[in-house]
Amino acid sequence: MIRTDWTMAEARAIHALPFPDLLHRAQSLHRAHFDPTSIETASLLSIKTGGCPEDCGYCSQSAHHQTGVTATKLMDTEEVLAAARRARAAGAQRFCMGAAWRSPKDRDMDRLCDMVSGVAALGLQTCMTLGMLTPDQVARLKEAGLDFYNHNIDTSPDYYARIASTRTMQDRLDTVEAVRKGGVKVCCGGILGMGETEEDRIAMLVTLATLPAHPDSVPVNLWNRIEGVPVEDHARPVDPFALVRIVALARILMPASVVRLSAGRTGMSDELQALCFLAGANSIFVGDQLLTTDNPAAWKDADLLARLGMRVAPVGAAAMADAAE
Ligand code: SAM
Ligand code: DTB
Ligand code: SF4
Repeated sequence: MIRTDWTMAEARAIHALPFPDLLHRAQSLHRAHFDPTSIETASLLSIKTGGCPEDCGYCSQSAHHQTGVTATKLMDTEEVLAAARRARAAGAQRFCMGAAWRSPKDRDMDRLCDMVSGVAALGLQTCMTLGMLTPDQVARLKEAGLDFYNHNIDTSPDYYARIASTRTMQDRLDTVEAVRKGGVKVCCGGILGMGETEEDRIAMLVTLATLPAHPDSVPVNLWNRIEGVPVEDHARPVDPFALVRIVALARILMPASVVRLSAGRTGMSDELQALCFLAGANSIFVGDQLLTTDNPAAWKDADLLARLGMRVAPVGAAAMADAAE
């Protein structure tokens, strides 16, 4: 059953289960909604890098921090389509285009729509992450063929103000709602390892699991260390089992959502990634680069999945979740 009325007390109790019980519960739900041997793949491209007016304390692309990232203009459509063709050839199912903006300017909308329709015409699923959107912008991107929009809440409602001051959690939730109402699938998750408490991590998932509808996909990022950003001062490494517990809790609270093991995989052992897949993670980013940081090499991921007897999901496998409801 899909529930949107989870309480913090319930989530805390699940999170605190003995590890074998937690994993059993997560794995049982995973199997009820998905093929547990299947992993979705998405490829990322930064279509506009750096110089961002927002002050997110974890991010290499904020103009407020000295991180050494060089700001670029919005890429040309043809360059983006060439990268999408390479991603398709490398086996990606979805192509996610990210821009370091607070929100897109209306003058950029034509080009963004051309990118979406061009990527869709290649037979790839389309995803964008461009900052806040108005309902009109959602409608235009949807018409161009946008399948998913990524917009993370990043952390708990309580901790959010420690992480960014130029926007609020409510701003984020408003865009997520506009995306959902506009009929574009929502990809919304957060980051672990920014100095938040266990309670913050649980509250982040409860916030997602009590939205009017669960996000279609939930990225769980480990903070990728960036020199020169404020989060560096209070970041703490995440205990590997704490990560697995959060993945399992995401699977249990939002059983039909795709859970993506996102940033931070370069620092994870194969064994930890395998445990995350057992706990219910069923999507990864593929390709050597995320936006400004590294991702495991394609051969490493192919080797990992082969050794686990797992495979890349056929496109549309997530539809199993809908069928199971
Ligand atoms: N500017 C848009 C926005 O913030 O919505 C889109 C791009 S932004 C880089 C997308 C997401 O990447 C952020 O919401 C955050 O969750 C994640 N992210 C950014 N920097 C990260 C880092 N160093 N480690 C892990 N995740 C990160
Ligand atoms: C998400 O949750 N993780 C991706 C995607 N959505 C856009 C981004 C990760 C960025 C990691 C830091 C970087 O490469 O700059
Ligand atoms: Fe800008 Fe997005 Fe980075 Fe925040 S997370 S500084 S909005 S690119």
